Amino acid sequence: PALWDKIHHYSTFPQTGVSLQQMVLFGQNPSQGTLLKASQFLAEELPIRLSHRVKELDELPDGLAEMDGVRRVKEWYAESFNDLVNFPPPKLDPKLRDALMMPPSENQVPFPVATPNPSLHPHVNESPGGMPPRHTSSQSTWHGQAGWKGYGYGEGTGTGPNGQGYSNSFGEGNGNGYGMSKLRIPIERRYFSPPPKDLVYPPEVHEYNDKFTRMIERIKKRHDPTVTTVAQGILEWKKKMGRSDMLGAGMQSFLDRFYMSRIGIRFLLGQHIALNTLQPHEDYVGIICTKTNVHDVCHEAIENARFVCEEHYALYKGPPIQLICPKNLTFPYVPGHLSHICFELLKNSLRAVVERHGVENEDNFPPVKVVVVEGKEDLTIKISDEGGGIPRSAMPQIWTYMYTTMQEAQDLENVAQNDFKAPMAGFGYGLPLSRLYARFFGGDLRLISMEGYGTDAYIHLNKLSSSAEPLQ
Ligand code: W6P
Repeated sequence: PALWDKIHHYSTFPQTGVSLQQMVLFGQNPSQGTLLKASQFLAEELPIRLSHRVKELDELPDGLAEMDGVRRVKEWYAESFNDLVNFPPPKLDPKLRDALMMPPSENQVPFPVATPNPSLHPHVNESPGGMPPRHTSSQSTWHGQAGWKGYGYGEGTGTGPNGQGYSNSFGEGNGNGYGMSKLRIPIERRYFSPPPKDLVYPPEVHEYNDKFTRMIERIKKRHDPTVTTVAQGILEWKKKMGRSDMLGAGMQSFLDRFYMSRIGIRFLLGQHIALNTLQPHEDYVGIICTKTNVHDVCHEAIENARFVCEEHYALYKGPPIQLICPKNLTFPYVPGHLSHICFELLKNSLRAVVERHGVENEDNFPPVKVVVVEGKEDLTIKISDEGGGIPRSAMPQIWTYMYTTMQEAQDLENVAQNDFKAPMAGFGYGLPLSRLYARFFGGDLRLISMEGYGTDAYIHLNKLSSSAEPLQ
């Protein structure tokens, strides 16, 4: 129907990745105008991202798309897409709108600025001065007003997913035969630089930001159960197909893409909600802590991992964990992402140590060692255990989503049915998801194992975080 056509249309536009650095520079001391621009960016970017996911979920092979869990998740994506594209744009005074570099709202056209994907619209790029790749957002637009005026508005072509570009003093239609006028300002330039400081905002701006944020909160909540619901769908499919083996490489890369996209979307949602609802804090921009203290995050993850380990194995004391980390080492990051990764890896190490040495040797567990070092580019956290290691042949399985034993599959069903269990065992998604979190801001996660001795996990984090999200 109409919704499906719209989803299809939006899915022909490429997603725009953002970097941590962009988010920090943009969201510092946000004015109502900054928050409005942030809303406008999401109003355009989220439907594009959601439409890509709906299409991918719909095109899953071998009847997987028809599994109940997969269908439900797809419906959530379509529902959120629908909420976003039908959200009424703000009615702004043309002067204010132009100062904010925003499209007019009269014609109910959301914000037609996305660049058509050249591979899907080969004829669109024929005009002179092709659009620079959207992910290479120039940092020069990030430093205050310097890049604001006199920018090269005349380059590139672009139009929105709704097929109605707008023309204003910034650009004009280029008549490339696509049947719509072209907006010449790439999305990054329109939304990622803070507005001029002296603007005065009418009350409608605040009202719009408020309503939009409430919708974003609803959407974020709607998608909370996505990971377990997709996992249920896959489990259901495996039962039907009578398979208990690993998923194929195609499925693996679909899930990597899908969950990476989810991390990105939820980062944008969480950031927006935080900017709009939390009191300003000098070390935070939204959910980004500009001075994330690695020692503190590791220390907390250690306490939590030991606690669940002790609960799970009914130990008086779990294996000791030594932390070697400068106490004052800080960098900009989302603390929640870092603690998630550390907690997950520490649990694996503790489990390996306890199972290798036996609960009866509680007093003689070899310690797990956490070493944090800051280099020029990277900040690396190494977590070493003497848990006996992993055979090299089993390494590929470590990163798969369905490397679950039947017991764990049962646990997964329990988790999905809200039957809470100590999270020690996890359900086979911990490591691949942790690697996605590490990669999200340009880092990585690697495991090196000495079979018969133990495992070293390396969390590499990009200190600068100037690279955009890895989309597609
Ligand atoms: C193991 C297996 C594993 C996975 C991830 C992190 C640490 C460890 N240790 O034995």
